[in-house]
Amino acid sequence: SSLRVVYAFAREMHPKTSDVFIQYGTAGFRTKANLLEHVVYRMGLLAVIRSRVKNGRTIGIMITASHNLEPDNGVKLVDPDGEMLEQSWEEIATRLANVSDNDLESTTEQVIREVKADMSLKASVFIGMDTRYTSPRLAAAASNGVIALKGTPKELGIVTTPMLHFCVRCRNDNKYGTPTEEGYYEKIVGAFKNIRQKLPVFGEYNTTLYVDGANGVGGKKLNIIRKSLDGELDLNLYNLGGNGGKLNLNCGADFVKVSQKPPVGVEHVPFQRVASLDGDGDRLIYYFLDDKENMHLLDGDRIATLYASYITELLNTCEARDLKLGLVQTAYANGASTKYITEELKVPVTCVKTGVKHLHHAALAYDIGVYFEANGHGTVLYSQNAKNTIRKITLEGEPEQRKAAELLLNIIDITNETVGDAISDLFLVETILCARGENVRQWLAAYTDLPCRQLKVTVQDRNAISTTDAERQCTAPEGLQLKIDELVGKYANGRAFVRPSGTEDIVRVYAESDTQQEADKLAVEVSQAVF
Ligand code: NG1
Ligand code: ZN
Repeated sequence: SSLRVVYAFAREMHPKTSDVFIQYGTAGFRTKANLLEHVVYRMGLLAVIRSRVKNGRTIGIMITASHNLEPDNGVKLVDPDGEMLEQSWEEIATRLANVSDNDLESTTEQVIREVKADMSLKASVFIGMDTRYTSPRLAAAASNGVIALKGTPKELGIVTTPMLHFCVRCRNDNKYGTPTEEGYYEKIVGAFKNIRQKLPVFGEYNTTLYVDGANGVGGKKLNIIRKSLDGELDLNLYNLGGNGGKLNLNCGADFVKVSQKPPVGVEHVPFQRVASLDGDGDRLIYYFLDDKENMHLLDGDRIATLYASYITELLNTCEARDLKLGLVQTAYANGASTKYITEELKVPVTCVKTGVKHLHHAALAYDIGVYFEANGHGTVLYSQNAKNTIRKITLEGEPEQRKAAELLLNIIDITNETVGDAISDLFLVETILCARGENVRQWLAAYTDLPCRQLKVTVQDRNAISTTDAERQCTAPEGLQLKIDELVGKYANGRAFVRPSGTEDIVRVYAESDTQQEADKLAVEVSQAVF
């Protein structure tokens, strides 16, 4: 049959060259780029099957390893509404990625039967990639996989991960926007420009923003956007990939957050607001240096609280008080942020397991759900009920209420609801700071972070550690939690937890305490208990 020819083709063009088991984790498959070609080809096959199960709706494939260094790469699938691949399919993806070339044919056919895909339907797959030099070859392998099962691939070229999610969503729901890079700019940047006309610059806010592009795709896209901003925001862009700058190396959101150091390649100007993106443009962190060169970090928790407080303010002004707003965090959220949100903002908080899909899911339980990982990945989800209510107020409300509701509509349009998006988040943060006339010090003053430390520990088998209670407690190995409790008990405002990473072969340790020294010490002690 013609499928036979397809599988023979696969064996020759994209053969499986490694026997290392690979797993679809929290961010899809991620490993050394040279181990991925057959995996990506097979994800092309799977995307076609998925599209057919979804009645021919478009599925996305993103080639990226986010904040990892250049030699790595990765692949993940995006579902029709722009969300992460349904969890039950992760096992199928893992199975397909690991079978031998000889068994590929029978396994694919087994999968087709299992998920009851109607292979006579059309299938459509959007493929995006980041700036890694290994990405074009992998994107081509994905395309070949799609073509092999008679689907239609469309390569979007180099785009941020959130742009791919956005385009997939728009392709399946044309009310959300136009499924192209231009359509993305039109909606998100358009809404930002729109709102800026309603919110003149005042107070301590300053339109100059420095950006660390992590030498990745996000900075490049901001460089395109920059030219269309008519003074609403003056972007000074650094780490755009030129001058030998290496992707994510000593720069980017993950480096800044974890090392608590400023990135290389960015000019130091005291009290200048700097936004740091990660390599594929789905994470955002802010920081500034003071006049003593001390760094102050404004992380995902900080962005989440900024959003939650401003949106609450607007909801109060337009008297849409029955819309329930909530915030979703993980165990990595700074304890001070959680305290501030619940006690001062009086906003309910849900804590979930690490991984965007868990946060996204929990955020859907609110009319307006703000979710953020401390590392700067997050967004806001608005229910249809919230959108309808707000739209109604713009038509029927009192003048003040209408004004607030119109701002909210613009804010919804700036938001990429499909996934955390550094560019969209940057424009939202800038909107709120501008609306409040605040500088970066005033933003920081909302609450004081507890000093914290994150460490990586290499162990024999990271899966020997099991956790419960949104990863805040260990259930295995026996005795470890008792030991952690004992260590934490010695510290003022101490908190610590450990969990196996879903993206690296390590165990992560997190600790918080009253001083940086104590947090560091607690993290080391807990690491020793794990080892
Ligand atoms: P792991 O390696 O499972 O900790 C990391 C991040 C997640 C998420 C994923 C996907 C931390 C502590 N963990 O997961 O939040 O972003 O990568 O990229 O930041
Ligand atoms: Zn990323």
